[in-house]
Amino acid sequence: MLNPEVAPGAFTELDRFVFESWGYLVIPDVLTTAEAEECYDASARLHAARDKEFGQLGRGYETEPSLERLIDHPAVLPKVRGLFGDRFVLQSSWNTMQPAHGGTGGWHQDGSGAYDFGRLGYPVPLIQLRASFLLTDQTRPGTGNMELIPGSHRSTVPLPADIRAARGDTPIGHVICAPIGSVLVFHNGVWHRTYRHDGDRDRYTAHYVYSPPWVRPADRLTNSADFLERTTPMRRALMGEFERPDAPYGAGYDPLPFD
Ligand SMILES: O=C(O)CCC(=O)C(=O)O
Repeated sequence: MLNPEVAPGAFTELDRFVFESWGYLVIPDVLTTAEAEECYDASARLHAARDKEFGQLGRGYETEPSLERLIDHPAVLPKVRGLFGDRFVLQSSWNTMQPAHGGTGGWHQDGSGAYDFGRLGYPVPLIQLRASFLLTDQTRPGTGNMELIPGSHRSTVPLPADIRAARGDTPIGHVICAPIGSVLVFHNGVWHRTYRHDGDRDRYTAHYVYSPPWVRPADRLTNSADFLERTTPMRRALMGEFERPDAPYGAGYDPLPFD
């Protein structure tokens, strides 16, 4: 099936057009199979104490180096920079487990239940840009794929309630089929859901959500002091620990340390 596929790294004008039109990008070959497997094992450790049911855990980057490395992956970060400019933060990171033989999830847009992003204006502004690292092979439908409705971030009306309630197949749903190590980058406004997983092995996906610097983090109330102490300057800045000489959010604070 047609994917809005782009090359890793630099954010090109064509990437921008694809993102504006579809609301998402697929970047193949970001992680090698060995790197993705390392992240898979790290994910399994994170979820080991939970019951075997669908769930997502934040802050995995604090304890698992392979997941920390994904925060500013060079194949992905230029896309985030291309869309947000030089000042943004890691608003959250969610490591999602879909158990073997897990069913399809519910359709939704990303955002805040406390204050719907749709109230901010039309089209729904880009507030949360999500990069989802696929840690299992999803080249076929029914492998715990992500399913998205292309262009739906521009819709003036919500997805009909009966379609959302039924959870069945939808003719305009695009089940993303991509190999292990691919990354899906998508706009918070795109309607999406977790597609069914028929396989015997639990599925993990590592999601990294980037936002303008004034958005409150969602996976943490405060940053871990230990993590800040030992991580890199770029990752520290992405955690929101940047210089803000003219607080609260004037233009005078430093951009992210890209160079
Ligand atoms: O299945 C997943 O990994 C993603 C779930 C999802 O759609 C979300 O967290 O917004």
